[in-house]
Amino acid sequence: MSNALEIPGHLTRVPGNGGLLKTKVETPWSHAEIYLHGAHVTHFQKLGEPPLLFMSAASQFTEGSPIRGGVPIIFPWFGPRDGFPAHGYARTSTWQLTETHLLPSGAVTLRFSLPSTDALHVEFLVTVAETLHMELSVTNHSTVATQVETCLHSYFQISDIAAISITGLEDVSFTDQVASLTHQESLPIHISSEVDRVYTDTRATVDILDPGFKRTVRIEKSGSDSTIVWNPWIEKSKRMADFGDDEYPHMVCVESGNVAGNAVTLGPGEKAVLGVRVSSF
Ligand code: TA6
Repeated sequence: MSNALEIPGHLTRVPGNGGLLKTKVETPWSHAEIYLHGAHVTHFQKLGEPPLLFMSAASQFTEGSPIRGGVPIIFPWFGPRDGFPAHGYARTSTWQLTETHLLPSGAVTLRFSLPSTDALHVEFLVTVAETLHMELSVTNHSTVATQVETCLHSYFQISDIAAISITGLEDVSFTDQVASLTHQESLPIHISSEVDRVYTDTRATVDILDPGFKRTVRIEKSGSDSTIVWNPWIEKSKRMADFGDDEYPHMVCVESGNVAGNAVTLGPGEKAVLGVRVSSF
């Protein structure tokens, strides 16, 4: 096993599920796991707390298939696309770990690069500390403008879907993907059925208030104009082979990106950076 880039006592590289190579990170505040497959953050947990990220017990860990949970990287398109994998190819590609650092603060940084066959250079920078900070950067090295969608499709572990509320998106217009209508609400989100909402033109910080775990999970973002909130509920859960029928009460996705009307146009040489910071208190 390659021990290049390892940091004794802080960062090790080991075979993970399905034999896929993963990086285990330990800091004074937290621990995390990231796979080369999709540069996928599959675990982030602060000492003394339940995990912050949800991971399905039924998830696949196989080449070519997305991991169900953690933080899938969605690029260069969001959602279905005829003849192509839903949510693009970044999350099912094998990325390269190019840099690791132990900062004086005790935080650990990891930089991943997406091997690309085109003029778009994609990197993913993860900083593990008391918070989890992720930055997805896309640089256009071609001579023509191009448009991409980006999203960090974060799955959060919660005590019970009936107990939580989600704030920060009040009065923001959203497309309801379930009911196929555009709407907005002035109250915090409470979930009691399938929810699949694409909020546009919002840079708001979102909080998941979880009285069952006695914590608030805060999702701050930069370089992102879209937020998606998703819970599959009962029937969709049953249709997903890589998701347990009884898992929907313990997860909610709050995804930060630039999708649909917020897609990013990159001129020649231009770079876009999508940043997300996950914290809890
Ligand atoms: O979370 C938004 C969404 O587009 C939902 O519609 C649902 O399909 C989810 O992504 C998961 O997509 P996946 O391709 O990972 O099954």
